[in-house]
Amino acid sequence: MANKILMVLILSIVLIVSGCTGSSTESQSTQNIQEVAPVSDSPSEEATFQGEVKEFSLTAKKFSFTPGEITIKKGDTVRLTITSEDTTHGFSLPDFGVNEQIPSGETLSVEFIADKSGEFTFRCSVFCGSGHGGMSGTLIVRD
Ligand SMILES: [Cu+2]
Repeated sequence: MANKILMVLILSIVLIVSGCTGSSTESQSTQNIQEVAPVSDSPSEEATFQGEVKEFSLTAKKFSFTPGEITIKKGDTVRLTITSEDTTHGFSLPDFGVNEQIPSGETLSVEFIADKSGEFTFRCSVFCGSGHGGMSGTLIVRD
C-alpha cells in the first residue's frame, strides 16, 4: 500500500516537472514599436486658444487715459492701440507684463492674453507732469 502511494507521488511529480519544462519557450518577440510621430503639423497654432480678440483704442493725455476703464473676458486676447496726444507717456500693466513708452504724438500697439480674472490697474510709467501719479485706469477681466 505504501509503495503505491509513493509511486503516485513520484508520477505526479514527474508530470508536473515535465509539464513545466515543456512550455517554457514563449519568447515571441512582438516588437511593435510604432514610432510616435509628432502630431502637430502646424506648430505655430495655439491649441488652447479659446478667447476672442478684443481691440481698443486709447488716448493718453495729461493726466488720464481715455477710456479709463476696459472690460474684457478671461481668455481674451487684448489689443490696445494707444496714442499719446501731448507729451511722452507710458503704459504699464504689470499684472500682464506690459510696460511700454508712447512718445509724444505717436501710437503704440500692445497685445496680451488676459489669462486671469480680476481688476488690474494700468498707469502711466513715464513722468509727464504734476498729475502723473494719478494717471491710471482699470482693466476689468471677468470670469
Ligand atoms: Cu505720466
